[in-house]
Amino acid sequence: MKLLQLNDPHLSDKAPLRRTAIYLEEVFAKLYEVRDIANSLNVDALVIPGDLFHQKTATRVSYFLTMRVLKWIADVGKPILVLPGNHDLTDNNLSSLIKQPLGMARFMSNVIFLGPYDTEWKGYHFWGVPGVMTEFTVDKFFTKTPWQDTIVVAHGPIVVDERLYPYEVIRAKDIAGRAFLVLYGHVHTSIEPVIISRPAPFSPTMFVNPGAISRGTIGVDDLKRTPQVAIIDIDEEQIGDLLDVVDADKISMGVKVRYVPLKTAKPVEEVYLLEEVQTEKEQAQSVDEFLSNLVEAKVAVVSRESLAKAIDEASAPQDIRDLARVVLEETN
Ligand SMILES: [Mn+2]
Repeated sequence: MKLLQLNDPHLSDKAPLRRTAIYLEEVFAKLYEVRDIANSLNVDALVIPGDLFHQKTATRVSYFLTMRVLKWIADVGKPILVLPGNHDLTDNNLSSLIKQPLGMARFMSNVIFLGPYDTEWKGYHFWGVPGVMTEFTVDKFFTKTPWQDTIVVAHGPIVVDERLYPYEVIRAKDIAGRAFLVLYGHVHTSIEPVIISRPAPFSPTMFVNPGAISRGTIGVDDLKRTPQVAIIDIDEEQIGDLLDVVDADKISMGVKVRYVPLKTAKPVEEVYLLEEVQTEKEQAQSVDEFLSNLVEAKVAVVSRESLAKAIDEASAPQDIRDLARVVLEETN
């Protein structure tokens, strides 16, 4: 089986802050390039681990944009396995999907929605971790399907390193071992495909994140990285043979991953308002400090609304509070 993984398109009628007006057209150009790659490499399906749309509120997405996305889905033709990301939902709530622009994709015959349940497709069991689910544990969701047939598609904040983060994350090592493959997004910076093992009786798990195909507002990384997609080649027989082998080199013979850079991605001068990016870099540090103070203050952050309220009440200069609110709205 061959999959194409396409992360975080963040489609939006309005260009994100500090992006030039070509934003939407650039993302669609990349989406059509992805379709062409899918056809030329003859993949079986596309996998989108969330944030197809950028605006979390349905009324902020035009009918025109929603219809254009449905048209792209039809033009792709191949099966598309879609997981809702936090930007595809209102308040990170999966039950909002039915009324969201992404929810309209259920009328397309080639779309298969993934979620915290077992989706069987082509002999594999796909489990989805939608939105930002830091309470996610492997035991909650998928203890029943066999490792060699199980693929997790996740949006939530998975990290493969050991660093400390000022927000809750899902550690790769905590969820490794139940599935041979974890395809994830949300974090817009790519990682090299990495195999992470837990001690027996668990088997190793390969984690893949090619990075967002869109370049949004926040990350300084966005200036350096090339938008790309992942081609994942799964050799069913080799995987089956490797059940008891806990050897990174050997499992990589069963799953081959390569990243394909997108040629339609424009140079940074054309996509960013670079003068504003410079100002942002200078302000970023104080915003970081401000936000981590909020976290340390143990504000009961249960929703965007309560965080927005906490920002309003915080004792920081007005311009920092304004920027923090923008960050809250734009951040992934
Ligand atoms: Mn996201």
